[in-house]
Amino acid sequence: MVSLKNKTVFITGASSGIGKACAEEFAEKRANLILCARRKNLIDELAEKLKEKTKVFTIKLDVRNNNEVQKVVESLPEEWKSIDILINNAGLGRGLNKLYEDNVEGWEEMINTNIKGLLYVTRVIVPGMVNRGKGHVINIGSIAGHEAYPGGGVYCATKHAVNAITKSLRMDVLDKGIRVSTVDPGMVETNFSNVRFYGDEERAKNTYKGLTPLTGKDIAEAVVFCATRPPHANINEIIIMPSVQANTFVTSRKQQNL
Ligand code: NDP
Ligand code: 8X3
Repeated sequence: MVSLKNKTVFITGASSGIGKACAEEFAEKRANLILCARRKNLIDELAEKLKEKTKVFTIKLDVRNNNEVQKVVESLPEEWKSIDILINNAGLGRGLNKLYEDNVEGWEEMINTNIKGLLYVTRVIVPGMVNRGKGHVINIGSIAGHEAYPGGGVYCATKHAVNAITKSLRMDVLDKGIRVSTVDPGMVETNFSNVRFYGDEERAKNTYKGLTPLTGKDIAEAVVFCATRPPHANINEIIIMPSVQANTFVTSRKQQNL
């Protein structure tokens, strides 16, 4: 296992769920953290907690805004400029409606965040990795990048796009000392369903009813696994689901003590 001590890790969407759990797991490994999200108060609170373990720098960032992305990355203080690991995690789903009845604003949000935001951040951070001849990009995809389900047309399309971008980028940087991985979860209980259902907490809770979902920590541990392989080994893809989920359709809702 390769040490993460003093490596610089840039995490998007670190204010909640999987991104927050990644911050916590990488802090345990003494990596230095750049945490980004729109809700700066939440990442500042997290930073306060993690500062006992490691150095943390927080940035208010909306990944949908390319100018903002460029500005914040280019104006990083000198000691934070050499990013070793980029975790492209910021993302969301909106609704589960039939495509022909769905609202276009939700599509724009998903496409602008999950695809364009990931691209903007990648475009501005990877050149530094190329110049230094080392780096690791770890994308948070989804099983929705491998399957499609009713009412998920646009969300699934964005995660299929992440899958394609991951594969293509891996080829683009193959001779540059840079690794590219994707961690693709099934059901993880985070704020994701709350956001997807526009704050309908009952509906969000029902998503996980009768089963034990994954936690943000489960995903963060998989991300750390990718990041700690020796330099000659790359984890291309990890697909991880609750033990009672077979795919986006088939789950066993009988509670089990696993
Ligand atoms: P959460 O809602 O808990 O977290 C989403 C994070 O993304 C928040 O920190 C949020 O921060 C950030 N974010 C959203 N939009 C933007 C934006 N425009 N700019 C910057 N940050 C943004 O959900 P999860 O932790 O579950 O989601 C994280 C990733 O995991 C997403 O890409 C999601 O698609 C993926 N995923 C989730 C699964 C699940 O079942 N939960 C399964 C498979 C994949 P803020 O609002 O403060 O900006
Ligand atoms: C989130 C998991 O199955 O709702 O990416 O698409 S799913």
